[in-house]
Parts: sequence; C-alpha cells; structure tokens
Amino acid sequence: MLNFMRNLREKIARTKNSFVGKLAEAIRLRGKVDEELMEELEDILLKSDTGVEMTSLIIDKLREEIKVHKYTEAEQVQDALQKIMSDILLADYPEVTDFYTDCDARPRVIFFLGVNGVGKTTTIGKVASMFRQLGKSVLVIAGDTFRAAAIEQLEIWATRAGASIIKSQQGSDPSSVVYDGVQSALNKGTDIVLIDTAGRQHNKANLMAELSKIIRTIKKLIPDAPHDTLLVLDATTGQNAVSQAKTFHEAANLNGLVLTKLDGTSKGGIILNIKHALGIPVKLIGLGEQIEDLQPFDPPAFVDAMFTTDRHPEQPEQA
Ligand SMILES: Nc1nc2c(ncn2[C@@H]2O[C@H](COP(=O)(O)OP(=O)(O)OP(=O)(O)O)[C@@H](O)[C@H]2O)c(=O)[nH]1
Ligand SMILES: [Mg+2]
Repeated sequence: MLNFMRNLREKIARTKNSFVGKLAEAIRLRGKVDEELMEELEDILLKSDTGVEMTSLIIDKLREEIKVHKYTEAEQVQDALQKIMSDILLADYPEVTDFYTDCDARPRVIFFLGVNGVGKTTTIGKVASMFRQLGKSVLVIAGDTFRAAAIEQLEIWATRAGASIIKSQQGSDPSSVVYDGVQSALNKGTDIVLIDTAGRQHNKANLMAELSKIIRTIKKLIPDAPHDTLLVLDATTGQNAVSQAKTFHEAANLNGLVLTKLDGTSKGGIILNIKHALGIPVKLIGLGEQIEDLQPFDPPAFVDAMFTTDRHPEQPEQA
C-alpha cells in the first residue's frame, strides 16, 4: 500500500507541481485576496484542463467561502481551494470499488475502445497482468485487425502478462475474431476476457457502427456481456477527451473510463471534471509505459497524492 501511494505521488508529480503548485504560488505571491487573484486562479484552472463549467463552479464556491469566513490570509485561501477541489472529487465517487474484484461474472468480458494511440493495447497488457497476479485465467482477443502490427503488439503484452490470445489475420472482420474468442473462453471456463479494438476517430460513423456490431456479437454468446465497456482516454488531450467520450457513449454505452498518461501531463485538471461532465466514472488510471503502471482510480488516495504538501520536505541527498 505504501509503495502504491508513493508510486502515485511520484507519477503525478508533474500535475501536482504545475497545476496545484501554480495555484498555491499565485495565492502566495499575490499576498492579498482580491479580484485579480480570483482571475488568476480561474486562468490556471482553465489552462490545466479543468473545463469551463467546473472552473466557474470552483471559483464561485471559493468566493463564497472567502466571503462567509472572511478569509484574508493566503494560507486560508489555499486550504479552502484545496478542500473545494477534493470535495468535488470525493462527492463524485461516493464509494470506492475495487475494479479487479467488483464483478463476479465468469467469464467477465471487458471491452476496450478509444481513439488512436490513447493506450488501449498497453492498458490491456497491464490489466491482464494484474488479473494474472490475482490468480485469474485471462484471454485477450485481438480485435484490432486493422492496424499493421497491432496483433503482434498485443501478443507481446499477452506473453508478458501470462495471458492467452485469440487472433486472426490482419484485415479480417473484428466481430468474427471476437465471437471466436468469447466462444473459446466459454468452452475453457476462462475467468477474464479482454477485448482490444482498433483505434477509431469518434466522428467516423461507420467505425462507431462497427463497435455496436462487435457488442451485439458478444451478446449473442453472453447476453449480459460486455460486463465492462471502458473508454480509454489520453489525459494529455484535455477537454477534447470529454467530447470524444460523448460520441463513444452513444455507440457503446460505456460504464467506465481509463485515463492514461497521467504521468505525462502537467495539467491533470480533467480528472476533476470528467465524471461531473459525463456521469461515467474513471475506473483505472495509467501512470506510465511499464506493466505495473496502472492503478484502480482511488479518489481518496488521489486527493491525498495531489494535495498533501510535504511541510517538511526531506533534504536532498548529498552528492
Ligand atoms: N506515459 C505513458 N504512456 C502510455 C500510457 N499508456 C500508454 N502509453 C503509451 O502510449 C502509446 C500508445 O499506446 P497503445 O497501447 O499502443 O495505444 P492504442 O490505443 O492501443 O493505440 P492504437 O491501437 O494505435 O489505437 C505507447 O507508446 C504506450 O507506451 C501511460 O499511462 N503513460
Ligand atoms: Mg492498440
């Protein structure tokens, strides 16, 4: 658990320093609570991908707190702002469920989708590895029959994770390999099925229809599957991710999000906004390219990692 927390803290350091750090710095440097400070904070929130509506919500709440409590000290404003942001996150996730154990279906079918390059295949490799560590049998299905080398890439991850793979030829119909894969999992009594899909732009109607077709195919074999339909979003794309999600949701009825590359952004405000904007929870967060760089999204732990300031930072080691 300690490692898990330390890892999270290190991995989101860019967001913490840049986004949360900038807010704190603005408050400290201005030294007084005035309209200019409010505008500066608003600007930082917007530039950190917090979204227009969420930013106004935060700023309005902060103004109110300042008025009610007659805050004049930088530290009071800083604490109030952090509390507002963490309350938003905690209210959006009233209970923390464990993604890896919160579904008893067997096989549990998890369907991954998203635009090109967001981290679908990598996430599948990481999720496969986690389930294997929990002692589950895992089958990955190479539903990306479009991109050259996609099948090989998934195969490498499957081998690394200790999962089996069902694949077909590049260019073949993704629905048919998905059908074969789910059938095979049913025959073998596999615990977990992870389905990879080709990256697709959300404004291409035919590609979105293909997703619906794959889902119908899965349902022919298991009516209540997929048990999870996860949209993978790249955190570095900011608020654009919200509009992507809306279209994917219409085509595939999402029940969760994976927010990848949180290690690669210095903004990170999207995490405050996305559940609020879409009503779909973030279930997993990607924190790097390695197999262990994925965590279930745990809002209290995240709030802690994002907002707790080391009041007594360790001295840098002597060279
Ligand atoms: N830093 C960082 N990189 C990531 C993360 N997740 C994925 N990546 C990288 O993002 C790149 C794309 O990852 P893929 O898993 O191939 O993405 P994809 O969505 O399957 O891509 P397509 O199949 O082409 O649509 C790779 O270089 C990954 O290593 C993450 O959480 N952090
Ligand atoms: Mg892929």
